[in-house]
Amino acid sequence: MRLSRFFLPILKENPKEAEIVSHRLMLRAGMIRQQAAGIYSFLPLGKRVLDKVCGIIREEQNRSGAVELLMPTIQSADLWRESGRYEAYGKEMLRIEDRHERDLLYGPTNEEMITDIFRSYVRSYKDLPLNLYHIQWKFRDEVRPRFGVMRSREFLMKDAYSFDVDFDAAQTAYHRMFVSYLRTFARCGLKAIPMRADTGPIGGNLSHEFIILASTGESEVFCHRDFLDLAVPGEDVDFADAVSLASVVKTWTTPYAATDEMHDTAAWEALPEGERVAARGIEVGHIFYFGTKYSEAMNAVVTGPDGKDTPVHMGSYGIGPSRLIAAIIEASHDEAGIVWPKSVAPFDVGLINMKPGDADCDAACETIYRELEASGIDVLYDDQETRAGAKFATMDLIGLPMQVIVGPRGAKAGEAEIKVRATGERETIPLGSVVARVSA
Ligand code: 5CA
Repeated sequence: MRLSRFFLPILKENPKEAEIVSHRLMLRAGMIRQQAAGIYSFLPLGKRVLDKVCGIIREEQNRSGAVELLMPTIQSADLWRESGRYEAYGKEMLRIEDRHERDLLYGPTNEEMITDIFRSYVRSYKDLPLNLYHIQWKFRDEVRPRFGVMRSREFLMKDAYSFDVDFDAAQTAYHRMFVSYLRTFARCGLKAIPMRADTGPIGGNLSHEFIILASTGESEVFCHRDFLDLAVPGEDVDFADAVSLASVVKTWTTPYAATDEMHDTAAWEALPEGERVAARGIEVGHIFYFGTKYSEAMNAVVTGPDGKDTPVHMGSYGIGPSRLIAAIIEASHDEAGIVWPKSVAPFDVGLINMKPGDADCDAACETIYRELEASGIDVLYDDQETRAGAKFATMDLIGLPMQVIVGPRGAKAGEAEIKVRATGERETIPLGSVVARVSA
């Protein structure tokens, strides 16, 4: 992509409304634009990161055996009347009336709709386990939307819903998602800590939040230092092996970890002081087991092995990809801007032509640009006639993992400079080695 053809509305000034660094950097880097309180457009740079994050989520959901579908954003109030949540959900729900005076709502979550889909098609325990997920916009009329896409009113959510014949099978489904979440957040370059959590309006009694430690986090959290060094399962993890899944979950739930709502002061104070981490945290994922809460209310039953009908056991599992982007920035930035982990970077590399119009610079950059694209590397080519300082500042701000800098003197001598964004390391290499160096 040539910068001259891209749409990257960089802000020079710090936006006054942004209270935390991720919000400030997302606005400055031209990733998002607020359209109304807590409602954002994702501009091209932001959209690229969102796609990368959703790609990782999707791969890990699919690996765990979950199956993707897509439900609508608008739901019928009748479904929510069946579960009793239409009234209970309160003011966070955006209620809508259509031209026929039918009550609709903009979905804040999808337990009711997925239960309706399930009950319409599945009859037997033989069709279980089943886990269906989608990645779809949600709306919650938060009292205080703030921090940009971190706590917005309209936000993207990956929500998965599991269906099982009994508690044991449902617990394995919960473990599958638990392990899948560990892998998903690690692949996004984050250390996420599962913490026992409150279930709120979703219901049920088993729940974990996945928390990223960050000083700007909204919740107060408490955990054992051991979490900082626990190994995340590799891609060879066997999602069909209930015993090994349970053992991973045990490892990740044995040390103390709780959000402030679930905090047990006595257990916490029993830990040696040097092993306690009291911090603030960002909730990037939340998983729930709520048994038959919805299936009983909505008559979602399967015939069990004994030939009798039994309400299906369910869980739901959420990740907020839009919030996740903000959390990644909170965890990975410096004074100059964002420092993207490679896996979610909007482009792999930035190519800077220091002097467009200079024959040597143009020739060298065009060749590198072509070759990088041909080898499947996503490159943002700054071909614009702007000051050197502005070029560097923009590249640092948008945080691509690597920069290739071509100036007139270097181009004449057949050389380019490589800069690694995270470390600031620089090296000069022959033009002919750039593609190999960038792909390494
Ligand atoms: N139905 C369940 C699980 S699918 C559910 O709705 N869970 S939730 O309420 O915890 O939301 C799931 C995830 O969505 C959260 O962990 C968070 O990452 C994201 N999320 C929730 N509210 C917001 C918000 N206002 N802005 C951005 N992301 C949000």
